[in-house]
Amino acid sequence: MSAEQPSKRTRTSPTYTLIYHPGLPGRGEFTRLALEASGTPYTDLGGEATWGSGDKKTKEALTGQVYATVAPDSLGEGNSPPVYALPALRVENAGTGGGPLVISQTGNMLAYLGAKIGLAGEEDGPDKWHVSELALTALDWTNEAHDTHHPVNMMAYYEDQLEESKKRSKDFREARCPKFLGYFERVLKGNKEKRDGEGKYLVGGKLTYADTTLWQVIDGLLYAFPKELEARKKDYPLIFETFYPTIKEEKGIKEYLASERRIKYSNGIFRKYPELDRQ
Ligand SMILES: N[C@@H](CCC(=O)N[C@@H](CS)C(=O)NCC(=O)O)C(=O)O
Repeated sequence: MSAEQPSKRTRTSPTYTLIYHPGLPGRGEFTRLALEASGTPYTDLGGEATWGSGDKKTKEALTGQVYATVAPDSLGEGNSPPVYALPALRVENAGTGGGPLVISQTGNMLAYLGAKIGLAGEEDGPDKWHVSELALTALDWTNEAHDTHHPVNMMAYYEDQLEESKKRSKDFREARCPKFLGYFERVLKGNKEKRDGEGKYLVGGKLTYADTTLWQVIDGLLYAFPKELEARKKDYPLIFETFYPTIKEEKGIKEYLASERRIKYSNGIFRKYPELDRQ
């Protein structure tokens, strides 16, 4: 639900439902930011189980709905296949045969929503492919950020893979981050020099879901690797002096970030482990 209309949350029946783990921004945040930036009403199951006003029982029921989506015996809702991993997006009455459409994979969800909510660049033009590729590239970076604290075993404790995490983080900080940062700095520069991006936007002259996605990755890294990013900021002035602060102030985003709906970073993709940061 867009920040301007919180009182309407219960009176409207949003078409879109975001399904993601309660208590974490995680990979659900990329879809949240796109929906919030476009002022699109939506139901946030994991969000309402986190910050919602419902009592314990209501929150447990919401959490139950989230995990029913990825239940190991699920064959999927309506004619949609089962979901492998969260996040997922449910769109009422949009599936084959008229039932719900339930889609997963963050990049896929963003591509589906992008055109419908006006965040995929110029309508029906080639920009939408660049928006998609840039968002997917930022999501690749997210996967690498996740692997800094779980380089060996996704389901094992961080403490049990600490030494490998340190090695992985060193490479992530020293090689991978500069490569991704340098790439996105060039994208911003090219879009500034050749089009009307002004250093604020990755594709063309208006906000797209590539911007919101990259913004979230940078914000997550500022949280997880504050020393590393602080040391590197000066080398990427468009990213840190123009893009990041501009997107933060965009209509919809600014209100959302100040709201209770913005879930705090914790044990998700972006984690604060000072021993993995620059020493
Ligand atoms: N490529 C997928 C990755 C999804 C994913 O890894 N989700 C995590 C939470 S952020 C999860 O629940 N993973 C469980 C698993 O992979 O078994 C996407 O971008 O949506």
